[in-house]
Amino acid sequence: MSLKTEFRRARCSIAVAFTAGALTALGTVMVSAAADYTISQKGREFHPGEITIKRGDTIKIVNDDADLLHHAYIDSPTFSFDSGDQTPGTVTPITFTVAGNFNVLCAIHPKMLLVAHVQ
Ligand SMILES: [Cu+2]
Repeated sequence: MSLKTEFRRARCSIAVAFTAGALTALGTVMVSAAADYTISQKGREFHPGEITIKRGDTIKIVNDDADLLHHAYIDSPTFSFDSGDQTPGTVTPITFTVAGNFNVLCAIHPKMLLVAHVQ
């Protein structure tokens, strides 16, 4: 085998390796795309009251009560959030940028609790 053939083969394997790497990276991006979840506030409760999501995902909290004001907040050392007043019909998105277990509470109704497990 000539040196020239050997060189061509080496170049070819580098190209194959690069393509495989690019496809793997593309696959990872597609699999890890952030998702949206909807949580309802109704009858002074979060529905569901517990959810497991991945870091980067967004929870959209919908005030489905016809005549109640809500106010979602999270107060933890690693992640804080405060929606302000949530009037009936409004949608409040929370994007969880860190992993952990978080209690989403309502400043108006102390018994309202949503536990978010962020992986
Ligand atoms: Cu409330």
